[in-house]
Amino acid sequence: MRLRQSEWGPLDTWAVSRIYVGQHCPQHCSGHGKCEEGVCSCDPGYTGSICKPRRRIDETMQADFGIRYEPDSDFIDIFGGEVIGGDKGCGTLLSGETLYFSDNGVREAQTKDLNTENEDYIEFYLRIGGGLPDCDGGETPEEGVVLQYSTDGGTTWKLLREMTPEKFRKAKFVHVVLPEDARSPLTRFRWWQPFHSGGGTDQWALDEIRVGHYEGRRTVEDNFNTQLNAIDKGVWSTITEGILGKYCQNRDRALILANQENDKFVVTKDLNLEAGDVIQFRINVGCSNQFRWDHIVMLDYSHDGGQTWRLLEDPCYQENDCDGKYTEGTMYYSGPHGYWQTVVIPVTEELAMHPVMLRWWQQGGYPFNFGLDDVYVGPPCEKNCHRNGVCEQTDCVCDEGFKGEEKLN
Ligand SMILES: [Ca+2]
Ligand SMILES: [Ca+2]
Ligand SMILES: [Ca+2]
Repeated sequence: MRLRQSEWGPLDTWAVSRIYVGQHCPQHCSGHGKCEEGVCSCDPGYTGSICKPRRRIDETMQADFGIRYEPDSDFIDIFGGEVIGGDKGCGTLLSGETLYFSDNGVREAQTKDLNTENEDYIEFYLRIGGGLPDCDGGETPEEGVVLQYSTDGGTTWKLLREMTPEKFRKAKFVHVVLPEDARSPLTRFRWWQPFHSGGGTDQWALDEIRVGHYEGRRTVEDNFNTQLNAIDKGVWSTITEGILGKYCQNRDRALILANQENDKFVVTKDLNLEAGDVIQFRINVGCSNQFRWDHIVMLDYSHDGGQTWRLLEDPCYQENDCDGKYTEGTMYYSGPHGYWQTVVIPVTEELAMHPVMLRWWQQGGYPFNFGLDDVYVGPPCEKNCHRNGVCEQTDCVCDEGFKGEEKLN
């Protein structure tokens, strides 16, 4: 047996520990024990024939790297990277803090073991390089990032996704459905850059990492009145730095997206809708009666877990072209939507055919802002509350001056 490094530089060092040659142990003792003549001798905290952890292990993870987030809770190792604010490194990736890699040497982030037996996907945002002058590296495919998984405590790794630099110059969302083999009682993931040209070059950054399962929700409902962290409610998949408060004389608190350099997103989790359901919400773009074509909020949908998005309803201005159904589509401008308005959109058969995610989107920049309130997606209220109220748990909550008659039951 020989261990050999074929190319080396004066700064290279390496070491080998815990070499074992002999009868192999089941699942390599999950990487948490020593193999002695085919039998695992487990590390402290691990037990059984394959060294399972004694404590209960998490099934999902969600890492936004924000100020309340502790990397230790999800990662066992982060090499060559650190959590930084959006204004540092190579700029904001999605919103707020990111996990940013730029050091010399190994660059890798490795999660704890997760019980992924009932989980469906891993997803995250990644950028390699970026737009800034010092952030244009990643010249070759090898300077990309690979996502791998291990079901034996990091002894062997299998490829889940290879991400080459030229496709990730701008932050991109990656959604990977876990193969059967990756759904195990002890699965860990790592992002790893095989090659780079040294410290401060070929940088990359990660954000909004999530391991989870499809929920197939039938309804989404949020009036944004109480909970401060909207994401904790489990309704939303992503909200970029939204805050709850009064916006433009709203009657109570709303979700406000303002003062963000980055694009603003409000994204639902995956939904299993039925034709005839409704998508209903109240929106106010810019709190201004002045029409501004560039102050626009679009409502999009995705049928592929958030990888690609399309406008929920395309605009149609020529009556003959759209069966007489003149529509502005799901695009909301300041001016016509610069005061609070209720929008009700029926769910079409085409939309309900696959699990769907919805997102409200507005470009970044400080002049742009909008408010969202009383989101309800689900079975319709009777006569859609005659548009004089909002649906809550399939009951109408009427606008002032319309009390009573439209209420169900
Ligand atoms: Ca973040
Ligand atoms: Ca390079
Ligand atoms: Ca509200």
